[in-house]
Amino acid sequence: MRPPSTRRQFLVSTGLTALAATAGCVSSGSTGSAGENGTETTTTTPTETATPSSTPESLDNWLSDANGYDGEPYRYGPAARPTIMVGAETDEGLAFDPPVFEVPPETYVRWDWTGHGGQQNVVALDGTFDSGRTNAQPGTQYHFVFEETGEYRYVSEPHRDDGMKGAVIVKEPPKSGNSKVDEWLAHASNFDGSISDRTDTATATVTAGAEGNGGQFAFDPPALKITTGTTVRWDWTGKGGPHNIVSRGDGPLDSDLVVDEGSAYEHTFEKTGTYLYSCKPHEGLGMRGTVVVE
Ligand SMILES: [Cu+2]
Repeated sequence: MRPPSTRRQFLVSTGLTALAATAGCVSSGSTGSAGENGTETTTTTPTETATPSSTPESLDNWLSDANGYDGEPYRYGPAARPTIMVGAETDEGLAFDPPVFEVPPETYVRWDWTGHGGQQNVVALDGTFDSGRTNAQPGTQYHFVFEETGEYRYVSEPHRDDGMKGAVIVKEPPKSGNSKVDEWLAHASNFDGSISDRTDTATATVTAGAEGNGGQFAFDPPALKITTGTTVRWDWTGKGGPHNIVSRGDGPLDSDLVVDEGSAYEHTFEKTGTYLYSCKPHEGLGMRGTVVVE
């Protein structure tokens, strides 16, 4: 009976090696490239070569099948200690919740096992962090402190092919140059460091219930600059539930909690300064805004 091909190749190879050992100069043409020192098995055994890493895939592309991800990373501010659920149940399947988020460097991130979906772990593709063996126990926790900026892709190994994947984006919070604005808005996902200049208008408008912070939980623009005597009007989109406009501390803004599209609230700013406000129900999500009056 004919032996399996690998066995046969092994025998051929051994023969060649033995020959090489005696003759000292045998071409290994028939068996592929033999190692310089002719180890028997490695040259001819058809082992799988390590998969070469192909062209780096963009983060967005890699996340396109991440369960529970709507394409907009959640943003945590500098003082946050995010907790990520491991095994959240979404329409698409098991997920990390939130699956993708931004944090500043030095952030302590914790993953909490829900117990849903069986065995789970938290493993960075580049090896930066690894919770170790899979575990199905609710209450299991793992944490990692992110020191370096970068994009860290991770999976739960038993479910990586089913879309249970996520990413931690570590980057410095946006900077506008106004430290009060930057500090207050570090947590607002739609703040990119720019302050909209409305110093040339008598009325500036802000959308309440704009896209951001993981839903319709943003003010747009989150930061604006006006001159004294300018009226700012907030227009409700009617999305994201009830919103209000309330100053931080004892500032002048204090609207009703309103849900209807088309609602508006106005305030005319007479004094210079940097005014911070939020929607109280969604402040923790990052629904925050600022008005700089010059
Ligand atoms: Cu709100």
